[in-house]
Amino acid sequence: MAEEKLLTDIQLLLQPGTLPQKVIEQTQHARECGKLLSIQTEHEFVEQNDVSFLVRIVSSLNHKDKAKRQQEQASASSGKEFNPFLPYDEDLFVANISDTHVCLLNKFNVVEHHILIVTKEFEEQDNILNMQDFAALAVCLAEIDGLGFYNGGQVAGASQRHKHLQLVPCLLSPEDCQIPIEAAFSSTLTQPTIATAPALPFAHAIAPLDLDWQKSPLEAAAATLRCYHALMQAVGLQVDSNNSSVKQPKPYNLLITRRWMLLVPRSQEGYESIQVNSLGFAGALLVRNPEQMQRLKELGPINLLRQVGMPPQG
Ligand code: B4P
Repeated sequence: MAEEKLLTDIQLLLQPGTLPQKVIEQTQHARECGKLLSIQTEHEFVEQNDVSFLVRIVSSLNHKDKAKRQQEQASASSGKEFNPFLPYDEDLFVANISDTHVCLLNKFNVVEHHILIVTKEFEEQDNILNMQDFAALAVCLAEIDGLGFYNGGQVAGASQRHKHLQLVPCLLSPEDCQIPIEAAFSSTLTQPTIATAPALPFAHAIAPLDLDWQKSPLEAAAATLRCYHALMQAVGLQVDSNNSSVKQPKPYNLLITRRWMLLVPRSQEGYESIQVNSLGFAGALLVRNPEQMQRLKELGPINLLRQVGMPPQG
């Protein structure tokens, strides 16, 4: 059984206050050398239960589809599964965050400055999160206000097996950093307890966070790890908090901002061909074509989330 690394053993390597500029500079570099293959989208808002979902529709996924085909060919000829994070592309490298995690640019970003927080050594994406993961995430959230998230397993939207958390600075525009789903539970955030929101008809648990991220990312890491275990327990996903290498009991999405954490267990990857990852549960969906957009409007975004989530507890 792997021992949970003590907080004091974690070595943070990022010089505080430098991450935003590094992300901007590396984005420019990666774009200039053709390594950043951003996906172009248009968007609309679709409302249900007083949540205004930002729905992006892909204008072209060509780069990603082409890259995926190349990866499949490379895997077939080498007989080894392609791992984009080991080794990672140096042109997408942003910073060493800690002794265990690096920050990379998302090669196929939709949202500008979307970063990945990736383990240096291979670890499975469906292992539970540990102190080192939360320490790296806390360092990044202290530097960049936004939404951190984790697609816990393939059913929860993960397409890569190598463990990676993600962070998007804003879901809408830099002028408006509201996370759409927050409208469904903002009133619960005034209470220091785990809550559920009646407007969200699927199993979930929400906890407010009141932490000094900049002053002590490591304390924030310890508090968010505790909160993660409490939320897992609240939705019936019991994990052994002393064993950092255990598999997660079930797929789930984890969303974390400086002010709250939301955990949602998953039943399926998508519904009627519309795929959902953690960003969907933030109230930001991605559809691939006008037919999916039309179907989403008929169905209602919350009903889509209900289909890919689990029935509410109790
Ligand atoms: P995963 O956890 O495995 O899966 P994901 O975020 O759902 O993205 P996926 O890869 O399944 O792409 P999808 O078609 O759904 O994350 C892996 C991450 O690694 C992704 O961000 C991926 O782009 C990135 N990656 C893959 N190869 C890489 C490489 N060689 N170097 C660096 N990074 C690499 O979605 C396509 C894109 O849209 C993704 O960027 C995704 O993040 C984004 N997206 C999906 N839903 C969105 C939404 N609702 N709003 C905004 N963006 C969205």
